[in-house]
Amino acid sequence: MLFGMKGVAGVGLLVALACTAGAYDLGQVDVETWVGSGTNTVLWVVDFWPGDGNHNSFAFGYRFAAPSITGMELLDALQAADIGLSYAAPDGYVTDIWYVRAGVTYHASDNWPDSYWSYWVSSDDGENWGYSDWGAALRVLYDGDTDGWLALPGDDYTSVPVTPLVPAAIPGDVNCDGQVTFADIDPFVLALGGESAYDAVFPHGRRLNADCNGDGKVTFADIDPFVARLGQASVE
Ligand SMILES: [Ca+2]
Ligand SMILES: [Ca+2]
Repeated sequence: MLFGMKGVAGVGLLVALACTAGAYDLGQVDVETWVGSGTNTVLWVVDFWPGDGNHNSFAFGYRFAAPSITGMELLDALQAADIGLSYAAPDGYVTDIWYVRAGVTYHASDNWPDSYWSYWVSSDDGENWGYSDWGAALRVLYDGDTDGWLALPGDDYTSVPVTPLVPAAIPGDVNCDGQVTFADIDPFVLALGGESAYDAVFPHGRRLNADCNGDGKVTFADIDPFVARLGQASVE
């Protein structure tokens, strides 16, 4: 049995729910890093925790010269690029994926039936996903295709991989959820502590959103303007 057929009962529903609103282009995807060389490009998205927004999903770009590659060759190429990614696939089925980034280790293991690494495909840069009909060794990617891996609980028939997007520039929205609320207070304090501390907690954040006086830096001088924006937001 090919990996990816375990959740076959939910396939139709999963595909039906795989559509999201609002088109974006590749430039808006928050790509961790590009590796490889060549004029053909594919995107690879890994989502370690369904339902948790963008904070545990990551996108990677791969360039290649061959006409096509398989999903397993893509995994091998990313692992070989020494960018903190690794995976295990005993018997050809992906059971573990790790990503070490900014001192944080992201990891989910296959623990069927509680969870398993589900395999997804996309032809629009990870905006809309379909459950892969093929195992990674037989899936063929061409220029412009996207592969996705999602740690999916066995009873979850609705989640799809979340493709991380570059956050909007909104002064005061330090947790980058699109609005300025009290939930931004702790992230603001974190941002004051420096880029590395902030980046470890918000890998898809925009620390400069803590720059509330518009001088291009995040300093104590942003505290009063930040509080003022919070006050505006709370009465709106
Ligand atoms: Ca916010
Ligand atoms: Ca500032």
